Amino acid sequence: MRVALIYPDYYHSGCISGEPQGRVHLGSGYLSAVLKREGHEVAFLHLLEPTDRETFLAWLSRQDAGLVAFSSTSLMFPKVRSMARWAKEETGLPVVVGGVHPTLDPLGTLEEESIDFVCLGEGEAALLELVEALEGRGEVDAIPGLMGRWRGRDFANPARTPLEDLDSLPFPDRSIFEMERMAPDQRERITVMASRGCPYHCRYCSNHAQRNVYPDGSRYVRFRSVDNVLSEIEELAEGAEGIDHVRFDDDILTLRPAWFKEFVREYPRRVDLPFICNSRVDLLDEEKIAALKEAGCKTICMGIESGNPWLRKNVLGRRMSDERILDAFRLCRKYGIGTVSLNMMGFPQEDFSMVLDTVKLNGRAQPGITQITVFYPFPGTELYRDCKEKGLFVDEGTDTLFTRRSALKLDGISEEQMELVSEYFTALAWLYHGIFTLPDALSRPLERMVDRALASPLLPSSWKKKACDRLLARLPWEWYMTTKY
Ligand code: B12
Ligand code: SF4
Repeated sequence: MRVALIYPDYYHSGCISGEPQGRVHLGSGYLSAVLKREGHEVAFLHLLEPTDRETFLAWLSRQDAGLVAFSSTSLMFPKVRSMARWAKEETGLPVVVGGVHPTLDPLGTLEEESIDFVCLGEGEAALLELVEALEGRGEVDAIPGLMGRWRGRDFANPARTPLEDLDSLPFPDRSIFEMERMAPDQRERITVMASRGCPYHCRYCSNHAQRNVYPDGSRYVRFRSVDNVLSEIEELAEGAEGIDHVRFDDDILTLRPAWFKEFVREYPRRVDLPFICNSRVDLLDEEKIAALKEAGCKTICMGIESGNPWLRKNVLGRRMSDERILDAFRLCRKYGIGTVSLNMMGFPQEDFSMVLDTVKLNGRAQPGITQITVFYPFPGTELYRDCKEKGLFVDEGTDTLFTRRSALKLDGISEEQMELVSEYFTALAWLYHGIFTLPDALSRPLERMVDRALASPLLPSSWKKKACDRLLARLPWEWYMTTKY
């Protein structure tokens, strides 16, 4: 069978960095590889900008597909819903949706009547079995991990146990990605994942919710063998032009000590490219950072998320001290590893002074790149439940992430404050950094003065922006975009 696999990979509000959008999505790559290995065909629509009904249906009608399959995160779902409707109305083909969103909100996804099936969790086996059952080899409504409607009846099968041996999967199919149409950094990198899952319980992150979907959540976190990962990179690096680094998309590459030890030993023996990875500050000590540097790590992305210790612990569920955070960034600097800090604002119970705590902690940590987005509660997470219970939603279901607006009713932060911090986050972090280098007697009153000026509703927003523009113009180059990620 030929499967039309669709992945909407753009944001309403433009790209994170203003570059063309579109990135390698390994989830689609794995699904395609497994289907092709079993002799099926895949027509991949990697949407890098909005489409309309006519264009979408013209593409679909050319594919001669037997199944329309969408991959969806929560922010993508409104786009997927529209396309699913168009596909159903026009072709009547069966429609399946997989990915994080249907995994966490299967019933909400199935409320859209044009969607016949949703896949819970990992989709390689379920999608293959669905294709085969639609061809008459198997029962659609008996497929583990699939829910939906079949021959007029609703059915719901629990998620299947996560695949234990990730090495048994083929390498992701990269032939489906048109690199020349995608974000420029994609042409310079090899994107890989060595693991699946994360054992932590940050209350805003979908990992705890995804883990709970599986019958045995204890098997949720898995690593491929180091040899399998490096073989994939070697295969991709051989003869490739213009590639200058490897990007590990894993949630935490440094999670498992024994795996990590083997990885940092073998990587430089087999791969001659620097790499970028994600980690947690509390999983990085001096020994690990030194080993990462030695292995070729050039950048580490780490979540600070909030600079307010109370909010971080009680609302976000992240048990790590300011000192631990600062230490990780300091050690990366010491060993010459670039850093990216990931931050959010607009949490329930957060006020503007807490937002400023995030700015200040970034000022102290001095990351190579700072990123801040407005918090969006994803279905299935504990923070989503909190927001629902407290009636905080005003704008559920929209792509608010890079628009600097919030989906929530926030009493402690105004829209103007959110916009100011989003726009000038790095410049403000640099300002506080400068203040903190002064002697205490000067630094304390100056800090309070800046806090008050930024928070004051009496000072017009245009003045604050003008002052921040001046700051931005003086920002030393090493405070922005000196790190690639
Ligand atoms: C790489 C990545 C990105 C890249 C995007 C690359 C791209 N082209 O999409 C970048 C950096 C741009 C990015 C941005 C963001 N991301 Co992101 N990202 C990821 C990451 C790390 C890897 C994705 C991946 O390839 N996974 C590996 C594959 C194997 O898993 P998978 O994609 O889920 O696919 C499997 C199953 O879901 C299922 N499946 C998927 N599709 C389909 C389709 C069918 C038909 C079937 C049957 C099955 C199926 O089968 C697949 C194979 O097993 C994930 C975390 C993660 N570990 O997955 C977060 C993740 C997807 N991102 C997330 C978030 C929150 C964001 C941001 C909002 C972050 C921010 N604050 O800026 C933005 C906006 C994204 C958006 N528009 O939705 C969340 C999404 C939560 C949610 N409920 O939607 C995740 C899950 C992280 C997390 N733990 O919370 N991200
Ligand atoms: S450590 Fe990162 S990936 Fe893991 S649960 Fe927390 S936010 Fe999610």
